[in-house]
Amino acid sequence: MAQTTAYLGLGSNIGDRAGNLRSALGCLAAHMDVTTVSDMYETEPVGLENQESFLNLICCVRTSLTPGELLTVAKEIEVQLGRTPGVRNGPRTIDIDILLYGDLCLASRDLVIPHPRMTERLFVLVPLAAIAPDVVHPGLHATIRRLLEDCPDRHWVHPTIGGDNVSTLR
Ligand code: PH2
Ligand code: MG
Ligand code: MG
Repeated sequence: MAQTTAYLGLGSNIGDRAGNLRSALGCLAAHMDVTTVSDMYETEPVGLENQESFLNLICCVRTSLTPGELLTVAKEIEVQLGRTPGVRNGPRTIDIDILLYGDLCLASRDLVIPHPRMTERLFVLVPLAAIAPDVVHPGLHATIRRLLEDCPDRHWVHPTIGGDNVSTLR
């Protein structure tokens, strides 16, 4: 069956954040081929300030799921790992967002691809540029490397080692 390369953004800022990200990757791998996983990055919360910092990563997958099916799988894994409904941009055990799905541009009621805020967020562009700098955003016709260079976001994003912040090890 035809497969599509997609990029997913994962984030967690409740509980065992690195464990939550690893569990989510394991769950995703039961449904699709997870081909590349970025490092984890400790990141400043965007959109709602008074909450714990996040761990974020990006993974590249090969999938025969449709975008709608991929969204359903992502939402099921979020619930399975203990995510409960909360405020917009607020704390979450695990968040799995579809960033890119091949060259597809799609805007339906419950799913917009490419992710409409990915170009404004260093916590997405830094790990994405680390694994896919030459991938082209199908709506903007710009590489991820270029989108990162042009990104005005100034929230901090720090690489980590095994889920521990590098700066806390120094
Ligand atoms: N996700 C959000 C809102 N703000 N901030 C960081 N640093 N990382 C996230 O994953 C994140 C966020 C909405 O999904
Ligand atoms: Mg999100
Ligand atoms: Mg989400």
